[in-house]
Amino acid sequence: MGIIFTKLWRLFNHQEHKVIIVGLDNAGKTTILYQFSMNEVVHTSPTIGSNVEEIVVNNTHFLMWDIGGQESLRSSWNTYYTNTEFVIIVVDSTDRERISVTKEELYRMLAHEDLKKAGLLIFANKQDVKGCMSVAEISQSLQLTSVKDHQWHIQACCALTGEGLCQGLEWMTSRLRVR
Ligand SMILES: Nc1nc2c(ncn2[C@@H]2O[C@H](COP(=O)(O)OP(=O)(O)O)[C@@H](O)[C@H]2O)c(=O)[nH]1
Ligand SMILES: [Mg+2]
Repeated sequence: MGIIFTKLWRLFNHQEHKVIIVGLDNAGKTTILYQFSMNEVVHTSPTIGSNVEEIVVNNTHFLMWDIGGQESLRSSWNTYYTNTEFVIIVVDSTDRERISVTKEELYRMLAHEDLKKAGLLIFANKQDVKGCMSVAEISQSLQLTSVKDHQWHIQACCALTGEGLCQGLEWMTSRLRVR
């Protein structure tokens, strides 16, 4: 009862912020979510449906939805959009072949009515792999400078070690403060 009350209280006071984690399959979404929630590497299997975790950063509560990224599941991403304050897009920095697919999905999302006010955090993941795309390369491939109607930030990271993940979360909390 106490827990339910606390949850409702936060929801009504807008103290809980909805975040969705999207990106192609194998990008590292589930690894990132579990790094956030328990700071340990888990062995993931492809996500069917979704995982959800509550993450607390400096007293700010984020309800994070990790949504499966296989092609067959992407058409259902929009069912998660309502009330979303932040979209985290995870990019596999080693996957040059599919960066154009990520770009298509990105612009499809940004055009969606329910995400008009959502902030956009891009994680350039797997930076530990030699020869991977840099943040600059990914920004250019995704043409991020043309995104004018959403707040966005791109962050290099390695989900396996957790490097860069905190900086991404800090950007999100900093956006909440300026609102
Ligand atoms: N080298 C490396 N591998 C990673 C990194 N993040 C995730 N992986 C691996 O990439 C694979 C897919 O990760 P997963 O989180 O299941 O991707 P999802 O399909 O987006 O949820 C797994 O084998 C992970 O261990 C990273 O930063 N570096
Ligand atoms: Mg997954």
